[in-house]
Amino acid sequence: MTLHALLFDVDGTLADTERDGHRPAFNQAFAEAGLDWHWDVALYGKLLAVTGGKERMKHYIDRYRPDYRKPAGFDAMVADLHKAKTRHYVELAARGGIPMRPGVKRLLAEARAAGLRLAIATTTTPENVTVLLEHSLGPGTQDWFEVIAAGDIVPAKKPAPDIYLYAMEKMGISAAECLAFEDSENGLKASLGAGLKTLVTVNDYTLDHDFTGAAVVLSDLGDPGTPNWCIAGPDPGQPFVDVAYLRTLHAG
Ligand code: XBP
Ligand code: MG
Repeated sequence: MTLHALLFDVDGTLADTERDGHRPAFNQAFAEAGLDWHWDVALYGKLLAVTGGKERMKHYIDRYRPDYRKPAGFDAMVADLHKAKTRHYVELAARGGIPMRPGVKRLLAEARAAGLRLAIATTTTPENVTVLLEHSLGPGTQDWFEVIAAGDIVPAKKPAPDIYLYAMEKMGISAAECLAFEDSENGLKASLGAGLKTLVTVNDYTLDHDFTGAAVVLSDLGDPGTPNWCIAGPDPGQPFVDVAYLRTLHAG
């Protein structure tokens, strides 16, 4: 089967959004609401076990704050906190404060030129994706992606495969024609569950995750002059990921 499309995760894959994007946005929302909740870098790493911001807040309370007495209307409170958090994240991203990871823009541009179809399959809120693309990838780059599948559009978030299945259904494409790009164990479970060959690029939060089943695990996509390195799987034997390599990986 020929490679026709690339499906990208966002958080941790296109950009390092978690530590210096989502985390401070959550903390700002908590402080603004007068809550004594605060997520430091280490705690946030543990909380990433649960995907989805609303789901993550509820998990924090259940797992780490047995002292906290949930008020009536706790779900609505979490939804309001999440709206405030999204506002803070969007402000940060709109200042261009969250750069793309190495090689991302180069590979996307090359893939487009090669006629590959592009889509996004992410757990995060849709506004977070569009603002990040517009301000960090470049004006108008949302249009590079045929489908932006995000957030609550499917009820079951990653590690469920649903968001990938949704994106492929919208595109009218089969898993065998696609490659997925992920950075985390939950993300990889989702892509593998959808039957997708998956290239993983790790980051500080996901270095020690279990990536069994990935086609290859790399440090990042690399760029001419800033080579990446191979962490697991067949060594690409080249300093950066390009479309020719993706075709080989997909065929292998
Ligand atoms: C991303 C997430 C998201 C973000 C926060 O996971 O887990 O929850 O941390 O986004 P993935 P929201 O990279 O696997 O898609 O607060 O908008 O939910
Ligand atoms: Mg991710």
